[in-house]
Amino acid sequence: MAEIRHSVCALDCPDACGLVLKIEDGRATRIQGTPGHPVTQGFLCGKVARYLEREYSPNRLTTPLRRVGAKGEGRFEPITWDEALSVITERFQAIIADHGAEAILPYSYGGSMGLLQANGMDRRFFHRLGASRLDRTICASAGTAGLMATQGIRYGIDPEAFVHSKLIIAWGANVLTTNVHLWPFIVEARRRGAKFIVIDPVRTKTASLADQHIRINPGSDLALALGLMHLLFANNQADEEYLKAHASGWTDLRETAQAYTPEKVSAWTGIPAADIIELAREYGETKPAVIRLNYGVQRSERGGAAVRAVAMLPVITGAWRHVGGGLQLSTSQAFHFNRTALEMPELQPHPTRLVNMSELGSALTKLNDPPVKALFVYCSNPAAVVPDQRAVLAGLSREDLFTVVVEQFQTDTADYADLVLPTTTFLEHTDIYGAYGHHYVQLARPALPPPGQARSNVEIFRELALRLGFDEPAFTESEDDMIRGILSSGHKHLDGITLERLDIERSVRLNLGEGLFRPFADGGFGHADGKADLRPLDLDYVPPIESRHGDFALRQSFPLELISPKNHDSMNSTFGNRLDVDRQTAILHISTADAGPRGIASGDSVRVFNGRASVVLAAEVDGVVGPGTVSSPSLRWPKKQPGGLNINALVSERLTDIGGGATFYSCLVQIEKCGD
Ligand SMILES: Nc1nc2c(c(=O)[nH]1)N[C@H]1C(S)=C(S)[C@@H](COP(=O)(O)OP(=O)(O)OC[C@H]3O[C@@H](n4cnc5c(=O)[nH]c(N)nc54)[C@H](O)[C@@H]3O)O[C@H]1N2
Ligand SMILES: Nc1nc2c(c(=O)[nH]1)N[C@H]1C(S)=C(S)[C@@H](COP(=O)(O)OP(=O)(O)OC[C@H]3O[C@@H](n4cnc5c(=O)[nH]c(N)nc54)[C@H](O)[C@@H]3O)O[C@H]1N2
Ligand code: SF4
Ligand SMILES: [Mo]
Repeated sequence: MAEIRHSVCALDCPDACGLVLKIEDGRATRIQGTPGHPVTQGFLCGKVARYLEREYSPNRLTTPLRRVGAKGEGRFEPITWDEALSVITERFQAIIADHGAEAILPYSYGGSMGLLQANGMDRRFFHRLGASRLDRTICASAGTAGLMATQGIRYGIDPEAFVHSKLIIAWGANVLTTNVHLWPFIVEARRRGAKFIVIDPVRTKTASLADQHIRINPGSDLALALGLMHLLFANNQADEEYLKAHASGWTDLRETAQAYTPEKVSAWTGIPAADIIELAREYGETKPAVIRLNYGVQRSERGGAAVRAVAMLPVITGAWRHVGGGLQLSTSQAFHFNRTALEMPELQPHPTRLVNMSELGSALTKLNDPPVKALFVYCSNPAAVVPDQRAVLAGLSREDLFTVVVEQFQTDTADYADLVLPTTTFLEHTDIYGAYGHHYVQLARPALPPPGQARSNVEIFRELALRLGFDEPAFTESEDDMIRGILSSGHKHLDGITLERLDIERSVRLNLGEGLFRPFADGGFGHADGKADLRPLDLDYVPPIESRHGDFALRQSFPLELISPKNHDSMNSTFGNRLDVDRQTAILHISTADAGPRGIASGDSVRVFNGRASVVLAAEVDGVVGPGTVSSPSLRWPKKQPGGLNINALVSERLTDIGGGATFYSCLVQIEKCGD
């Protein structure tokens, strides 16, 4: 008899889909999106439609492993959990005795969006241990800082509201690839007459299906936003009533923006002046108008300021007033979970050292007082995803570094571990989920048994805490108690949302009032004065150092801007073990203008290099990028790449202007055809 079980997709994706599994003879035989879920709408993206392949892969890790080969070589032998946990306990105690607990560094990011697995027992454990804390900057921190600077709170409109829009601008947002559940709402809006514009250096799947693709030079969005402001004010399309009531600093901004004439902005962005004028006219005229801003814009040197400026646009036009107007970057803060109850920062013996995860290479090779002597990795694959990969790998190779990796698969990072611990997938453990692209809280109970001896992060950290003698109640709390804590913030958005209710309904909409969420229709921004902050401080456009208008000497040697946006069929490095994904992430898109003079044709091997490294990829000479830009869908497993380095060996450790983020999309390179 077939049985139906429910779950939630835990991948790092704004859509946070509800899932339905069909179970036959104890095995899942089908995975589907939850029908009737207002955002999932019964369908899944291609990668998770194939998730059962991963779930039941013969390559899943099923027992703890101890390294027997050299670091990075990938030779291991099975050991018992008891041995593995004893080794960790002893090594941690010795490191603490010799160097202090801050010599231990946890390292985690987006493997799971589940609050228990990714922000729960792990945080409590490392806080109590007194370990260094990790500043989780690798994905969104510049955009977060930019959005906060303008709005004072990270609210955005509902995906369901997009159907009411008449103009939708996907700005650095590859909707079809990274946010596919927004797509049906865009399709419906267009059926009702909306225009859909994409602003992206790459002709993505989304851009190729848009009414208009505006190709922008990487890292120049701040200039475009300022140029649009200039025109909106000059054409009297600013909503002065809204600005007077709900914004501060806008008269100074109006003055600053005057310098950004269409001609000047055109030179920086590569967008014809006439198109800039037309875009401003349409954005100023059309109501409701919404901007779907995603994180592509903020992975560059001025990315924080760019997000700040883009977030000012719907304030200037008063687009927030209308249903279907405003902006969506992230909806995450609307959940108002009780993070303190979950993470328990008060368990720290003193405020401990904060280490920026985007600078892992430096942390492992340069940091002192104390040096990092133990690295504990879970929910992340730093050997593949972090900038300045050669420094990261040099650090991971250190004989005196004790590395533990909790994984589902034998990643590059796992190859460098002293101990590898097998862990569960989201289908196998309990967790609670918010979202960054919608407003539904969801609960998932284990739908499938873990393979072999795999254990969840929560179980692993609970056991380690016991072994280290931590006797606070924090470490014996059940998963259900942790969830009750998360829901206990007392914020009105969570009123009436209980564990019991989630167990029955599985997905519950936040209490956002009647109808669609209109966060700033009547002002109410997150700053103390309730206003949006439009002061133009530090807002002037300066091109990124690593860009076509950047450092002169650098661009003489390395004249092409490399970006490495998300691959359609993968999730960062998560599906890097798949052959089809491996092929897709081995590609470099090159324009005809750049390929021709170098004698490069599609299918050729090209060497992509700069002062940091050299990587060989397969050329695709097509219209995907414009002259001066090359693009490689990310992210390949480095060990699949000849030379053992992926694209992140080319990326610098330089941080964004605000938020301490990584600058993956500010990277200058040169390319040449490989010799026969
Ligand atoms: N299929 C798939 N889905 C994913 C992921 C994945 O790896 N694969 N990753 C997940 C994660 S971790 C995240 S954070 C989200 C990210 O979701 P997105 O932010 O949508 O993804 P990105 O590909 O980083 O960037 C979006 C677009 O910005 C463009 N871009 C790059 N530089 C610039 C620029 O300077 N200006 C402008 N205007 N555009 C620019 C890129 O070409 C890309 O098309 O996606 C999530 N979903
Ligand atoms: N060049 C370039 N580099 C990038 C990006 C880019 O666009 N270009 N994007 C950046 C961005 S936006 C992000 S978010 C980062 C992502 O970087 P990471 O967060 O490291 O993401 P993944 O590569 O998906 O690796 C997640 C790992 O967690 C494991 N995992 C999954 N679930 C669990 C679990 O429950 N427990 C444990 N212990 N492990 C689990 C998976 O098997 C997988 O190996 O990469 C960044 N790096
Ligand atoms: S990755 Fe995103 S779109 Fe795909 S199933 Fe998960 S939440 Fe849904
Ligand atoms: Mo991300």
